[in-house]
Amino acid sequence: MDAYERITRNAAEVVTEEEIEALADDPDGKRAYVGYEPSGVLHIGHMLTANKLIDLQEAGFEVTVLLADVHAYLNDKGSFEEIRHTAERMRDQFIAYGLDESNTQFVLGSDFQLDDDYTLDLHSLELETTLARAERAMAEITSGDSVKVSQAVYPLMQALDIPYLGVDLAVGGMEQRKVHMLARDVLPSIDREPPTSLHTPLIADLGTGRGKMSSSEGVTISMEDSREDIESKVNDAYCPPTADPEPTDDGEARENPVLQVFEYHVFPRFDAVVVERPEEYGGDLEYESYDALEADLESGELHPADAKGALAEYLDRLIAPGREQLAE
Ligand code: IYR
Repeated sequence: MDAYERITRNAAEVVTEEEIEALADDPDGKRAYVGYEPSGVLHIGHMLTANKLIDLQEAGFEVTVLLADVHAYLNDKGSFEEIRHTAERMRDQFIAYGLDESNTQFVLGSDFQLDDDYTLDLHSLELETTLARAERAMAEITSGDSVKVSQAVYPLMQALDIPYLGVDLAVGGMEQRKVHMLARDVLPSIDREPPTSLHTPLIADLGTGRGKMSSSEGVTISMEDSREDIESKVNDAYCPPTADPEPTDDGEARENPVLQVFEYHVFPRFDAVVVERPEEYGGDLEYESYDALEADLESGELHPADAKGALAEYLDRLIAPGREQLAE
């Protein structure tokens, strides 16, 4: 796999392809980052962007993980003290998950976002941006009905993080895309380059295949889960024998979250996936690519129950190091 392929595999969107191609031509010493509101324990949403960071490290990039304590505070996630404490626990979780410690830089937002220069640049961006635009950028990041001033400041700070961290590539889930588009539009007003970004897909809720999997609602997988927890969540997951399930009766789109987790979490981290089956049901199956597994699920060669058994096994392997780290 060449650098461009590794950088862009499983991405839902890159902005722009030409800019990513230029980075892929000479990735050494280039820096990519993801920012996370500290939550202490990694869950499957963090793991998806972390997989991309691991791809980028393998392609030669250096990586910054921003533990966005000030952002979490602005997004009403608790007292500043609590958030700071939680941020410390997250660092070790990322390393346990598989980020390369020797080339991952962890930065707290509050290490630079309270400096005079940053604050003045932030005020310049505030002058450039309408409230309506800031609100739109936040639509998929915040919940809650009434928009606070803090939530209008939030995306402008996220935009400003990019030049202040000196990164070449901003990575995030698709829910971050409008913030990155805002950043492309406003950063030139303070003589900064429009940033290049890469967005990972959103995975549907494991239980229903609807909407997106989130830590606040529905079923999610986290580093706190025991093997039994994982088995029972995966066992109850929505898994029709197709990658394109019919929409619900009320017209809502559905995905197959079991296949999505195989595609975005398991295959990127393992060379092959073995589905164990008793001899009388045809014996073990081995897949070297996601597409082969999907094809067998669709043809009926692979039963959803066997796919789920394998998914629980591989998810457990991904989570075990983080779970052990939490127990320390
Ligand atoms: N908005 C992110 C957190 C975040 C991301 C980046 I990239 C920043 O520079 C700052 C904050 C979230 O929703 O978790």
